[in-house]
Amino acid sequence: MRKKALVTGITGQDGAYLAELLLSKGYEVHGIKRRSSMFNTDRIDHLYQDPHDEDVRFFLHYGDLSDSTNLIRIIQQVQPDEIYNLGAMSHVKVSFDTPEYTANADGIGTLRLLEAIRILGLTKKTKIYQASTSELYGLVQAVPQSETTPFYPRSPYAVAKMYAYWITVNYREAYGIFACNGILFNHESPLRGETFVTRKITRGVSKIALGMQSSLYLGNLDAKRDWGHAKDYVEAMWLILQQEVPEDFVIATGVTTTVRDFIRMAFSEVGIHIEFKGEGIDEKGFVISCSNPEYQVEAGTQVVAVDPRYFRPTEVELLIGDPTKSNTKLGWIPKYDLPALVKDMMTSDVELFRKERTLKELGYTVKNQYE
Ligand code: NDP
Ligand code: GDR
Repeated sequence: MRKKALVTGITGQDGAYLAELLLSKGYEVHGIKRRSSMFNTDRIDHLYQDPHDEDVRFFLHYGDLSDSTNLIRIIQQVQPDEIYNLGAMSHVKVSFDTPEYTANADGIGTLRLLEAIRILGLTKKTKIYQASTSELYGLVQAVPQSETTPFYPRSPYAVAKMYAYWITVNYREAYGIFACNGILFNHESPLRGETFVTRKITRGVSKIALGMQSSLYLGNLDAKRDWGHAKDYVEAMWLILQQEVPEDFVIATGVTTTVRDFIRMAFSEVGIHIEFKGEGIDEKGFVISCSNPEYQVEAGTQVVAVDPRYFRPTEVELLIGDPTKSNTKLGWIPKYDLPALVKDMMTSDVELFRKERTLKELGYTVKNQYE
């Protein structure tokens, strides 16, 4: 019998990579997607299988983490061996604008899935992975952050995820459900949402190099993050559910870098070297040299500026994970380091904007950028 997995958030960055991974392992994969007024399946279109074909292994169901009856019906129908709860309003800054919705989807949404498992009598059959986050650590208590570091959430998103973390632990202890938290540090990829800082940078730098944008406006350049590649991190999710005993794991690289240095690395991928001058909201980035003849960016041009609109009411300044437990118990070792990640994202975005530039020249309207 092939294993069945149900993935919430399948249309997101991690959902797409995880679905690919599970299909490659022979799983039947069911995903929950939200109804949208436009197609929202770009990241998984290559996995689509015509339901009329034989031996279909990829299915999508309409649903939402705010709708219990919908979740119960889907779980009853699918009878999954594994559930990966990746669905969430995942943008920290946006959670300050939509705190109640974030609590409902990210916090209570997790409870709804756990309750569905219990109500349907699947506590011995269905394992569940909860997408927990390094945002739980928030205001620095100790570094590097491990499974035993105390939490201090700093946003409505992180507070909602804190509820989800503990309700997952509680259902494991109270009902014996194989329920685990993966406390994942930031992970990025060419599929990363356009408004997260790494993708905003790789898109902006690509457009500046190609002469399609003059400057990149960002918020806190001092923030430090432990960035890995999403492809590596979905492997860890799967490994967590293959253990003998359900446990929680930190997934991280153990290396931290400032937003400022990420910007420098992205520019140098296209042969542009920059320097920062000034402090705080007056800090700016200028081109020192451009060694790639394809890109006509002159020395002295200002290409980065700070815009306080991207500051958060409360910020998480420093994240650096301790992956010792996942390295040793799961045998999880990431294949990508930060330079390889930046290269992958830059290669993909330069290619994307080359195509977009051609379309623009042919008179097509390209998408607006809301960042
Ligand atoms: P994305 O924002 O790319 O994807 C989020 C997914 O959740 C999308 O498929 C989205 O659907 C779906 N979703 C949003 N709201 C609902 C809802 N109410 N009901 C059902 N589905 C919903 O996030 P990532 O792929 O980057 O992250 C996956 C998970 O991991 C998230 O829970 C995130 O909080 C968590 N996480 C992410 C980390 C990272 O660095 N990427 C680190 C640690 C944790 P739609 O496409 O329709 O918007
Ligand atoms: P984060 O990711 O908040 O860590 O949450 P994000 O990329 O949004 O921010 C990282 C850091 O960069 C700073 N920053 C900016 N951020 C954005 N988005 N836009 C900017 O212009 C900008 N300028 C500076 C931020 O202030 C912050 O310090 C991500 C999400 O994927 C969560 O769902 C996940 O749980 C955590 O990672 C781990």
